[in-house]
Amino acid sequence: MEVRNYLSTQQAEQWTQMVGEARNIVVLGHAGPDGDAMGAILALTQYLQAAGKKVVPITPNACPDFLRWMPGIDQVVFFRNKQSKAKEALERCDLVFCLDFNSLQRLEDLCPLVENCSAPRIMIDHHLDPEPMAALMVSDSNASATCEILFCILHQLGAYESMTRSIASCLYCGLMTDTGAFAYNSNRADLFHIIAMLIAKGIDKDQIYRNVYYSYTESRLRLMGYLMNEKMEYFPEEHTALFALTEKEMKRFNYVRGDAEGFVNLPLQIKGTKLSISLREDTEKPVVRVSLRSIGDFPCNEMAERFFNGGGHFNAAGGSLPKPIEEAVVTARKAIAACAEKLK
Ligand SMILES: [Mn+2]
Repeated sequence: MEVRNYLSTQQAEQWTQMVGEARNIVVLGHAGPDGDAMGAILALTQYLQAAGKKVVPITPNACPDFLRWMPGIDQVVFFRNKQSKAKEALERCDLVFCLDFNSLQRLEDLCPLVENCSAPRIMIDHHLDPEPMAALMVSDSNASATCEILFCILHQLGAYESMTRSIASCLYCGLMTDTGAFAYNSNRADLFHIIAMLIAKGIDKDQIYRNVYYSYTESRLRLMGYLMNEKMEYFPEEHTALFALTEKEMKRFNYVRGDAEGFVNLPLQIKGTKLSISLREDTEKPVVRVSLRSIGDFPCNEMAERFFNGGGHFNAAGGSLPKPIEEAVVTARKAIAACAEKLK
């Protein structure tokens, strides 16, 4: 089985030239960085550093605690905590990588700084409908993760032989987390060929699984139980679940960033469920964060665009509502009613 060549001959030349000429490189991921964004950022950072580049990896805000084990994580500049450091790096850099996002808006507070940065950009991503935001764009919405595309690019550039265990671990983490530990969006033999090649680099996939998924605090598990038992509304006709998490409840359960990660998937375990919607008060801004997950033929991205100022993938999307959470719940109920035909 062959590893796919993502870059055309012309793109490969463009990559070589752009990276070759660059000395100071910024590597960016989206706000609320997940395992795939962090995996891609850290893998590419280490690859470029080994090639002698000065690299500053930046994300708009911090990653969840369950990703803190990732090799190289201490180098990442979280813009919200270290604004001047991020600003400085963007002013000095001569190349910017945009990883795992399809629009500069996904950088949130960091967006204006990046828009004003004159350095050329290279984008690698797997979200639908990418904006034309980079001189070189490698976008494939059929890929399971940005880390998959990045693996193929590094392989194409001849960097597999010398790939370190640490880079392989970062890439594996991205593949694992973006597919729910290979539970969805991962039914392809070539993906498992890549996984085999990563395991051949000496990664400990079982340890990576435990690092990410067996890392709950007691409070997080109790919050999960509370949400499912006391907060979840279930609409049997529409095969849909909805729950909302308030800041007050987060305080009660000693919430730390990332604690609600993945909760939206839980109701999908109810037999026959087609859609799950989670609402969560943002702890930093006066908005409600919306996550949508579906199984089968319900388009989450369409619902996110139409009702929640967002977008995303077919079976996984998100958005936000600038209103109190009680009103956001009303909006979500309306969205469910409006899509009732498709959900029945
Ligand atoms: Mn991703």
